[in-house]
Amino acid sequence: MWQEINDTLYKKFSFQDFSEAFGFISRVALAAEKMNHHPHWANTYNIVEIWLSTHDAGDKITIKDHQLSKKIDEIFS
Ligand code: H2B
Repeated sequence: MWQEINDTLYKKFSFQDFSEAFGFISRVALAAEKMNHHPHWANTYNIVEIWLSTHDAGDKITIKDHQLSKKIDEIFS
């Protein structure tokens, strides 16, 4: 479930291990580049945390963040 935190869409993803987490990161990176909309994220071993906002809109949540969040959920599922 994405949460609105400090003008970002936030979600924490858990994986079996680092390899699974990094595979996910790689797929999200390719999707983000395709959309020209890039996440702020953090990875520690099997955990990936993602914060989405639109810098060009003054670091606010826009439709682009909602679109990328849906794409990320598809990649995770
Ligand atoms: N990603 C995000 N998250 N927000 C933006 O406003 C944004 C981006 N703008 N990726 C894009 C790139 C823009 O800076 C470039 C120049 O297209």
